[in-house]
Amino acid sequence: MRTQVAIIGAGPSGLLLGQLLYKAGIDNIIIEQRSADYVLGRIRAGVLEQVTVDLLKQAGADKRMNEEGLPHDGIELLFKGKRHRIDLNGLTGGKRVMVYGQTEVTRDLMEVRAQEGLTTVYEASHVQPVDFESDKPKVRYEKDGQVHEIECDFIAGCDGFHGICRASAPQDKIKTFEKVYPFGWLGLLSDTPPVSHELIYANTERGFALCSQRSATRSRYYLQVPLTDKVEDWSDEAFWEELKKRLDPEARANLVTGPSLEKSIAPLRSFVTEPMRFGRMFLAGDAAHIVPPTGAKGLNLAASDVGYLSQAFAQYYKEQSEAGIDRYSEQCLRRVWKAERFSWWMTSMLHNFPGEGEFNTKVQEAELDYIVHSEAGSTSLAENYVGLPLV
Ligand code: RFL
Ligand code: PHB
Repeated sequence: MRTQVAIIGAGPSGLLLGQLLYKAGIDNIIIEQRSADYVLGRIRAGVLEQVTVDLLKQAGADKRMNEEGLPHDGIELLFKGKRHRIDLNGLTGGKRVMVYGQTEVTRDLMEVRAQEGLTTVYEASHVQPVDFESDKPKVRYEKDGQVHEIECDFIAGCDGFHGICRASAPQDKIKTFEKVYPFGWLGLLSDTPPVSHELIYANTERGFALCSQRSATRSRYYLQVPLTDKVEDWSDEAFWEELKKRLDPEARANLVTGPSLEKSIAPLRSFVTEPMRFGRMFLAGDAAHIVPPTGAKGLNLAASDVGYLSQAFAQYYKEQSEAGIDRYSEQCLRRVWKAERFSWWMTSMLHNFPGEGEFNTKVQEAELDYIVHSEAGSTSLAENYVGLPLV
């Protein structure tokens, strides 16, 4: 088999890249180690920046998002028992975010890909990028007991944090930067109406909490938990009781509880790989970088990476120019580091850090007080939250 771009991984970055390339007339094949249902079973991000919304439109996968997604003009910060609204729209000259789940984005991209008859190999094992430092790269994999090889011009490593692409990069050419946080997020999805019409980010003495949503009838809530907690330790009742304790009286009174549809714990980590290109292999999305979810940036960074990458490949094929692919890594990393900074800052300001003591709590409260009462402070938060412009 031969294609122009072989994409490893059918998460949001691989699927979006495939569709953007197809729209630019560039042939591609996606190779994914899991089944389509498994990929759809992962409940993750929920907030899309305008840049991501625009790319989904360009990919032709925006119809259902336009009908069912929830545009949000603000968020609320809860600290010292009171909520304060950040007017995202007013502070950014009219920008907003779209609340639409990663599961739905993935489903929409899978559907358009199937409609166009494009090839995705699911349940491939032993996937391996080969010879990417030559001009004849290949992707090798096994399926149904047989070894297959795809010859290509380029490999896109869209295979997430635990993928094979970053692991296959020459170790003397790669540098990584990492920060691991001493807690995780326990998430719960339920068919209950959201507690409030906007997202609530809560700093409390019992730890961080987030009230998010997927629709008028489906909610997503998160609690900061110690890394030692196991999901089995948390009954639905225990989750709701703890969430109530982390809310203000009005939200507590409005909270509708119900059985969980999904419950999972995710550790929090900041991680960056430099560079994001190794010969003819390009890393994109979680394969190259991870942010803690507090800034809602992971999925959005994955989208902007593949936006840049699809432009770079289009320039290569249409104008026979390598300028775009040569610039890719540096262009992405400028945006990545700003999102890393914002996500680290939101995480630092909103969570309870074990062992940091009361001084830290007082500084967090002072910072939150400054942010909500200073136009400069709230504008800085708002412009980062809605997403910095592409450069
Ligand atoms: P993904 O989604 O991990 O997809 C990678 C795909 O590659 C496949 N794969 C391989 N395929 C072939 N061969 C191999 N050797 C392979 N190894 C892996 C995997 O099966 C998978 O299908 O990465 P992608 O596409 O870069 O997308 C990134 C986003 O998924 C990620 O940034 C966000 O979900 C991060 N994130 C969140 N981001 C937000 O913006 N807001 C959130 O609320 C939010 N919550 C989360 C999250 C990530 C979580 N993780 C990683 C556990 C909550 C969780 C629990
Ligand atoms: C979510 O809805 O899953 C979500 C929203 C905002 C975040 C993180 C997660 O910052």
